[in-house]
Amino acid sequence: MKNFEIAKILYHIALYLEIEGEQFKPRAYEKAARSIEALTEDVSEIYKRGGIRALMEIPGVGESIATKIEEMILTGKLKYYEQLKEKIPVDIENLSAIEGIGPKTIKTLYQKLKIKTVEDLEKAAKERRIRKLKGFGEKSEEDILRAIEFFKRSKGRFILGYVLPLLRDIEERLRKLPEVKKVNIAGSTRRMKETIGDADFLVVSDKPEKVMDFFVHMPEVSHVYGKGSTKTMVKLKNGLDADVRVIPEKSYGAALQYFTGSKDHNITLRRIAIEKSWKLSEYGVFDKNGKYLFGKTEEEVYEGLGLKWIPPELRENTGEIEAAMKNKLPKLIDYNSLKGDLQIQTKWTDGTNSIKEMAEEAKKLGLEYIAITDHTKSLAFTGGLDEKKLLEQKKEIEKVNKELEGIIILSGAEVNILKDGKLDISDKILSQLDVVGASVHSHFNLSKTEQTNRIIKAMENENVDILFHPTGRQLQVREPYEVDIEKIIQVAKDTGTVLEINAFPDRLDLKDEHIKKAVEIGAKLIINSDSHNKHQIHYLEFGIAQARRGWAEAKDIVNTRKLNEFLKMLKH
Ligand code: DGT
Ligand code: CA
Ligand code: CA
Ligand code: ZN
Repeated sequence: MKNFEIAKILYHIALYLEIEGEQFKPRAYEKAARSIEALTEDVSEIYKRGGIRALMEIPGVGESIATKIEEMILTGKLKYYEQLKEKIPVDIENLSAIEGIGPKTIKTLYQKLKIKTVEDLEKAAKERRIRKLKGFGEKSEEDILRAIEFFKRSKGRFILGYVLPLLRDIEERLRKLPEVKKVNIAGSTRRMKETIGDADFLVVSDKPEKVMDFFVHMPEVSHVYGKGSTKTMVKLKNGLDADVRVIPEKSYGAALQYFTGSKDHNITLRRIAIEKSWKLSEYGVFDKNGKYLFGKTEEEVYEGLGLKWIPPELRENTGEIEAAMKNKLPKLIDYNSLKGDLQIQTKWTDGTNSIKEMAEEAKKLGLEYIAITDHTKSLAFTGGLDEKKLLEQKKEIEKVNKELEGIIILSGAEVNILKDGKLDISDKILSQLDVVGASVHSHFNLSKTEQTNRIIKAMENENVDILFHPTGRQLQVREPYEVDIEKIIQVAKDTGTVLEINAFPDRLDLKDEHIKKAVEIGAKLIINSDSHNKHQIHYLEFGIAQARRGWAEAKDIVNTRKLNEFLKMLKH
């Protein structure tokens, strides 16, 4: 079993246990699932290496969960899970993905109305049967129908950060085949889009049959749509479609360019070829007599057309082609160029690892500093810290700093912005912390003006250094709250508040166009992982990708700087 399959079952168990009214167990399963999802090593490999003991080193995995993982690895199934499913036989995954439908509601809907699926739910809402339940009304039905619409729109796409490890694994296995000369993932994956519709592999090989045979027999394939000598299409067990194309070597650059897209980018590029009386296709660039000119590498294609090579993250036809013509492309922030991670949660609240464990892992990944930013008291369900606890934690951080070398831990907090824009921690305490991030975790439904003013008020607080996840969106979970983001970006610039690019795969908040706006007006940006366990720190990569898609350079991102320089860029 693959990591995503194991993680999925643990998530489902958490939901079932919550339905049953369990207090702490659901969080335990969820934490274990989150760790496993973030692992870059296969759980089955970990098990092979060190058995149950090794499994228990995964953050959040204790003996009971480790035993269950063992059963899944050895038998491909889990009895405990099968039993839970029998008791409440509903499509828990999709139902719980509908915003506003929690485990309690799922139970009520099943028991009172026999609702098992999203289709059942939609039908019941349309037939006005839900309003008859206690605690529900006409408005709940409207909300449910709206949430179902959002669900349907995002369904069928996959969050890049959660599927990329699997795709890279497949890429590596293809690369190891003796018959394969070159391999690349193209499409939206190469452009590092937030979500992808399907995965597109490109290969150069003299023995396409061998490559295709290998591809359709990979253990993650659940269905083969079609197998040919140049193109094969399959469905993977996680539901994602993947295709592989075998390309002649002399066309590889042109094919890579074509299948990387985006479609709009390609259309503009093709127009440029036509202006030169040439033809651009996935086979190469041809003159008006159909004679092949070039196409072996992507650089050849772009340069042959009179452009600088364009990084895939920019290929959305939003001005990159004009910029490449004038040699005015941004010098994008490099991957691996961050020196700090300034949003990290620990065991002190809803994180799974200790301060020390997070710091050690950050050091391993090459970071020079981190800030511990646990939640604060008004976010009660996370066990948010109050003033006293924050000061205690600051002492603990000082202690750990003395024990560790090669990494500096800053004290901080993720303070809650209250409904009126005030914070839930006093300024007296905040001024004693090294870094303060503020964020919205409640009252998502305020009017645009109220929401905007509330956030502006928080940004005007001289102790607030960073605005965390500025629009509150969660991919495939909820839309951003109504907020005048342009105004927020301007106020960030005016007040010197840094705007976060939250790297967590389902947040990626700010999004690309807003990053571009911030870069244009010179508002400061920061990329943070929002880690809740040590295996999530590498999610920073997706924040960097997001920054690149927003045309950001290293100078625009404050945590590309060394600690001293970084601290000087903060407000307080
Ligand atoms: P996705 O899969 O929805 O996340 O997005 P992409 O960009 O991976 O799109 P996909 O898989 O349909 O096709 C891969 C690339 O192939 C796409 O980015 C550009 C190119 N392509 C596909 N269809 C067309 C087309 O009709 N015209 C042009 N110019 N390019 C196309
Ligand atoms: Ca694709
Ligand atoms: Ca495709
Ligand atoms: Zn938060």
